[in-house]
Amino acid sequence: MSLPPELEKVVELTRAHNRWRRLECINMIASENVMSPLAEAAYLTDMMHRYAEGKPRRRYYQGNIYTDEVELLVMDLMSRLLKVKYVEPRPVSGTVANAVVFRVLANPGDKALIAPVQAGAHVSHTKFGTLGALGIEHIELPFDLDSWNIDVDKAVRMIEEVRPRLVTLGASVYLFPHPTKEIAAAAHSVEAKVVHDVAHVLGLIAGNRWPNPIHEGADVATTSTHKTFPGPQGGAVFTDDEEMYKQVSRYVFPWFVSNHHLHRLPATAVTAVEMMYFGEQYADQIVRNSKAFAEALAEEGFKVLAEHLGYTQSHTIVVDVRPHGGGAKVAKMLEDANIIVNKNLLPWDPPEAVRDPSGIRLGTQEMTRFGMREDDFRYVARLIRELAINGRDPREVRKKVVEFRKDFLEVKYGFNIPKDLEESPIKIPMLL
Ligand code: DSN
Repeated sequence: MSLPPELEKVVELTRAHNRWRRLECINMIASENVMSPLAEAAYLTDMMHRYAEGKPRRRYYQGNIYTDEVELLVMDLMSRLLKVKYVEPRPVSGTVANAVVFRVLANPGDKALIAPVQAGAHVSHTKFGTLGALGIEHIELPFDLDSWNIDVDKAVRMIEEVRPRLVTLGASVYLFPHPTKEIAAAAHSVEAKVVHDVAHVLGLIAGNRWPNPIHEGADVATTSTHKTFPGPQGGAVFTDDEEMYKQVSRYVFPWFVSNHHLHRLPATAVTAVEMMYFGEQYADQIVRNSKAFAEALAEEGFKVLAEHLGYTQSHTIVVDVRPHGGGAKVAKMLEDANIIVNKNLLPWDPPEAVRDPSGIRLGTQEMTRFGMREDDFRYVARLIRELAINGRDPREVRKKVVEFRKDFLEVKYGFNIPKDLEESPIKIPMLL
């Protein structure tokens, strides 16, 4: 039986997306990644249909004999991977993880100090997002463009003067580690808590290429599970502080999560194990690729930020593209050639410039997972130059991208589905 036309349309759109993004694009959105075949198979399970409010073995619903065990396994695996005592995996996103922690630590009307928006703070840290929705006042920490980081001396003075309830560190444009130790010492002297959002760099922390803020004095860390940590879309909170963990666990349900999207759990567990096996190798290659890519873009004629600091220590690179028409124009031009990036505010942009900011942000984590190495990123830098500097027709460059991508279709640093499981009668195929 053929499908009704409405369903044909749905299938056609889904297939078109899958083919385009999985087979024909070079994806450089810094907040995305892909799961391994085994993690994808573990994601597409019956658990996606089930409910499990509450904590494992103390649920409000029956039917969770196995999901309870998987959730406990995720908590154990992630604790071991991150070398922390407590992990709460139920927030369904990084933003929900931030919401529960902010609300546990502060009441409406309280003050929070945050990394500046134009220096890359996530929208949920700000008055425009979750923090604002909770009625918590946002005050920006001073930022020093020379060190591309929070100005420690001024920040310490500000913490002592403002005496906030919490200080957030971490960012969505996260090139260099924030000074957790110094900020934590100042915060603790006025009884404030430090929340470090590591969503972008979780995989680098797991691979020992980025400091774990909990080991540097942060009280609690929030994260998503799908950026440099290449798991399913989701969130988590982790800490060494038992009281903090109890508070977060007590309120994540029922305050911000009812059901916590159970199919994330086995896929997160698979990814945690993959990071135990391949995390160091993967994180190391991400950082090498970022540096090689940034250098190559600079050699091709682009103004890559933080040159004097070696451009980046993470998966992220930021380029000032004002000479080439601005962030909106360049991001669209690249999309027309199947190179996917996002336009991004730079530190000197006013917040209103969000629709046409000065920069673009590029992340190396996903294409590294598909096996790209330094020379491959140098080739991509040349393609970007052909487009944005030489004015080459994007349709011409797109042909080269599609051809080039054929060498990078297999996910590395992860596990495949064992042959005997491939025979499963309820395997759900990706529509391609
Ligand atoms: N908005 C995402 C990013 O791109 O960094 C994080 O949620």
